[in-house]
Amino acid sequence: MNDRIVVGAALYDGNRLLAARRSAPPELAGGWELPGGKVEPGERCEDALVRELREELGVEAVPLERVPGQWPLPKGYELRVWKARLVSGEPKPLEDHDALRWLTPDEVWSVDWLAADVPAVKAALALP
Ligand code: DCM
Repeated sequence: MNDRIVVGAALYDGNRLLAARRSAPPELAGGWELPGGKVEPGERCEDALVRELREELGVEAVPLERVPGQWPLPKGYELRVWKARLVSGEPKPLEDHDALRWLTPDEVWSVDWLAADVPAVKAALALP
């Protein structure tokens, strides 16, 4: 069962990592996250990731390896992260975001990541 799982993408362009700034809901607005969202009932996590990146950013991406770990979110949800590769399209903040940034390694900690995303980004950066 993929009940209460949120998937996020560590989407890279070379060594730059994509961060998305949430515009909703009010308590999360302004916080930066790895783009993604809730897995639907019966949906595979990797399929949810592809769907969410299509809906939120207008891009086609392929999930690569899972980033080890899972991180608690409000309301009993859990965040799981995959590295992902951009296949086509230029990411745009189409839904739920009002800004995107491609962060170089020295810029990664210059944005205000949501709480769960801090350890998730650390784990993603620790992968080869
Ligand atoms: N969320 C998060 N970090 C992410 C993706 C999502 O903390 N990288 C949280 C924000 C919401 C919940 O997961 O509380 C569901 O996300 P969404 O509204 O995008 O489906």
